[in-house]
Amino acid sequence: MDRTEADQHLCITLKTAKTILLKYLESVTDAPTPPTILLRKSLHHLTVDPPNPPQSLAYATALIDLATQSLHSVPYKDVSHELRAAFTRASLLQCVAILSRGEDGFHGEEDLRRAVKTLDMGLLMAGRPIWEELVMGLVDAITACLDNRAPDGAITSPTASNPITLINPPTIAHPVPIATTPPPLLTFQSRLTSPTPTPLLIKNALTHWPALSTRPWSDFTYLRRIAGMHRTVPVEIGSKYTDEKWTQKLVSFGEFWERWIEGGGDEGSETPQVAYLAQHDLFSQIPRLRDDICVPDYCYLSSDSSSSSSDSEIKTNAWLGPPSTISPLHTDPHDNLFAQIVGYKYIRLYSPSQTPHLYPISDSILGNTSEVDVEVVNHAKYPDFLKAEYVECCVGPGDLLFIPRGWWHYVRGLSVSFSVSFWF
Ligand SMILES: O=C(O)CCC(=O)C(=O)O
Repeated sequence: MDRTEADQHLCITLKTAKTILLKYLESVTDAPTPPTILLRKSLHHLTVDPPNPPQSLAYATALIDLATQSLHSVPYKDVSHELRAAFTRASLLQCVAILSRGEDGFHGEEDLRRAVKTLDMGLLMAGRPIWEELVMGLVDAITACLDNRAPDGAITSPTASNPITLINPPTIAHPVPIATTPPPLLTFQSRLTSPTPTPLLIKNALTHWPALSTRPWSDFTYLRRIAGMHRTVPVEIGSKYTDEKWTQKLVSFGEFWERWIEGGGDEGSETPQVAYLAQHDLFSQIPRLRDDICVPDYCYLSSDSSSSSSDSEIKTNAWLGPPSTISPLHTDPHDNLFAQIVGYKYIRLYSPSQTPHLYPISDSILGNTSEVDVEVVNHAKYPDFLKAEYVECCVGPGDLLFIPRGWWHYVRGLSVSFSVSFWF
């Protein structure tokens, strides 16, 4: 799409967004509330003759602030559908207001970046949105304009030659049992329903996924294009979440890629950093990535043989990082099918029966995490840790590792790596 075509397409999409917001307002028959008053005022300033985009943006920003306050006033798991929907409407409105400042349908690069960030904040705060098609259509339309302003989506570094270099792969002394081909569903069901389910490394389980065949994510040029360099993503900074200096940050996917995946986290500096796009539902935010993966059939089985998991109960998370990311030894309350798409990771697993030797942190928030640094154990401080029995493996492209719920797991990146976990 050339520049004019991209801008024209964006103008049409913005018009559709305005119409949908207006229709929504018409459908509201309840007594006016602060959010609907702000929405009405913001839209009014966009639709009067002459329009007043700065005033519209001021009301839209006030609406975002209000929606943010409401979202933060309850624990995330208790946020209602209506509150999420209100946040999506607010971010959509803010995006429309930002882009209404463009003259003659031409949008400045700064405004385009701000607008896509606004939509991403909506997606990050509210999750999979109402009006998904419209929101994603708008993201695509803005991204197309940005790509036209800065050819190749602002990719400034040379095309990656897929540096899948293994860093310090450990020797495997206690291997996880391996299935060289995916077991039949019934066989897997027996493992799941056993009183003491055990891990299984399934080789060649993902070869049919587009991400490993027709649209390989190991082709970083493709991955960067599909993910979109201008998208905002949450990353963890610091070698592991138990470190004091560990923090979280929102950055553009482009910055994450260039600085931490390709750039080695400011390698030249005195304190090179590790950044990890970890445990993030990237697939709700960027559905085009979801089209390249498949939910493993095993996820629809359940450890309770009389029921099965539905799509909404399966939580999909992306884990994308440079070599040396570390997820400290911890447990999760879900069964997990851990799919390795790009690169390699070392994974160590301890059964729940080993908990007495694992020194869980005595803190209600991190109580599912061990105090012990698995590969550099302070034996004087944690003498019992040596007694704990474990299994271990290195996962590589196409591997699917079953981690039963409650099993402790420690994960270290051995190269640039992209994994997807399915909690079910
Ligand atoms: O890949 C990682 O770093 C951690 C994965 C993990 O903890 C999980 O899938 O539950």
